[in-house]
Amino acid sequence: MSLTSSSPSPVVLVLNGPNLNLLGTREPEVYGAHTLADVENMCRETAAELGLSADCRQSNHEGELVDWVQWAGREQAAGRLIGAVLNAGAYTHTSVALHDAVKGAGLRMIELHISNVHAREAFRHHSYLSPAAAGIVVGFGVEGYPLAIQGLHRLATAAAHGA
Ligand code: CA2
Repeated sequence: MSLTSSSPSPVVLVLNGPNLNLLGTREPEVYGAHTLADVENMCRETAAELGLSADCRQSNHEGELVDWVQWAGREQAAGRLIGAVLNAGAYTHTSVALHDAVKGAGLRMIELHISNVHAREAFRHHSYLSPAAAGIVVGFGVEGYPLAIQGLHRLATAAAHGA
C-alpha cells in the first residue's frame, strides 16, 4: 500500500457512435486507415500529456450513448470529468435524443467528425448536436481527436478559472 495518496486524474470521455467500430476496415478514402483501437490509443496519449485519463467507449445503440452522456454530465458536475468528445456518427443527423441528453446533462461536449461533413451529401450537413456543442472539430481525419481533447481541456481550464 502506498503511504501517499493522490487524487485520480480528471477524465475526458471519448464517445464514438454507430459503425465507428469499422474504422480502418472499409472506406479508407473517407475515414483513413487507422482502426478505432488506434484512435483510442491516440486519445489516451493526448490525455496523458495533459494530465488527464481518457475513457473511450463506442456503441452502435442510441440509448446506450444517451446513458453515457447522462453519466458524463453527473461526473462533470462532481468535478471528476472535464467533458466529452462525441463522434455520434449518423446519429448526429437524426438524434433529438442525443441533443436533449447533452443539453439536459449540462455536458461540455466537443462534436467531432473525421470527414468534412459539409463537403459530403446534403443529409450530412445538418447536425442536431451542434447547438448543444461547446466546440466542433470537423474534417481533420482522426487527428481531430487529439485536437478536440486539447480544445476541450482549454475550455474546461478556462471555465475553472472563471473565464
Ligand atoms: O465523419 C465522421 O466522423 C462521421 O461522423 C462518420 C459517420 C457519418 O455517418 C457522419 O456523417 C460523419 C459514419 C461512421 C461510419 O464509419 C465507418 C468507418 C469505416 C467503414 C464504414 C463506416
